[in-house]
Amino acid sequence: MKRRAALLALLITTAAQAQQADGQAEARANFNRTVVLAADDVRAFPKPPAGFDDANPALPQGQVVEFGYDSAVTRTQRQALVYLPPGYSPQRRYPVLYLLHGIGGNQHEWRGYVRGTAVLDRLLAQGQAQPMIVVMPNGRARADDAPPPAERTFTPDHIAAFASFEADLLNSLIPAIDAKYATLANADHRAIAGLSMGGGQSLNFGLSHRETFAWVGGFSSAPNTRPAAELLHGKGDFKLVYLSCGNRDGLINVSQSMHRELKALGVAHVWNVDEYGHDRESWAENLYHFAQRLFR
Ligand code: FER
Repeated sequence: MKRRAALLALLITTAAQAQQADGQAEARANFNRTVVLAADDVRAFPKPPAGFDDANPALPQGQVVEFGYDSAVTRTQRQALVYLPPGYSPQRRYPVLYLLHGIGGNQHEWRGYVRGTAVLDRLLAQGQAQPMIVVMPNGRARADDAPPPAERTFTPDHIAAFASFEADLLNSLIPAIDAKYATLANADHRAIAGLSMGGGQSLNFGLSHRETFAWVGGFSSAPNTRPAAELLHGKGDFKLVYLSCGNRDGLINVSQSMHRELKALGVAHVWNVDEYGHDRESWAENLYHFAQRLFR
């Protein structure tokens, strides 16, 4: 009997440790945090017009192409999606937005789930955004970069792969894009933005690399977001820093902290708090607002 009890105790600790190690419990706790709103946690922009994120086949469509590149981080060929604006011509040169997905997604998430390319097609058709190339990478820089099964999503190695993407992006993807497409290959014409895990990546990589990105956006950024003081070297004269989150999103404390840190450091930024949770509606709407302000 004693031996059985000891075995049971051992099994229980192992299960508890496994739960800790797989990150699920911590992520659940983060999503379930109580939202505490401050007076300035309000909308910066009105809601977009109805249908702003619906595909409209009557309008010119940007062309979305698969782009393969050799990654010096993973030593594999990796895939990204590239949106070329309607009328794209190699005779002209375009600014570039790098648009990053969330923890369960891949390079298709912005186009498919969020309908981000439909948002861009409409903005461009109405002359409300500058023609731009949009690169949608897979931000999970590991040899097997497929989204893991749900119960493996928050494991330390998958989370680490989102940090490893920094070197993949800077040293492999950006040079490959600039070599293949008619880009304006400088910081003033390069933006980075993303949702959730991709929002954290965008803030981490963008705010610490002003020499590469002048335009930075984090939508519903995840707890991978690092403190502003660690990221910014000096005040950072960005063209645009844009933060958004829903006021029903348990992760909003991450964006609130970044907003307050930037304010304390004197870094001008947009802070848009809408009424959503951790939802695609918030991401589509914030892409709509962000894209209109890019490259002006
Ligand atoms: C976490 C909760 C959520 C976390 C990441 C996320 C790194 C990411 C969510 C998403 O990308 O949608 O604790 O830890």
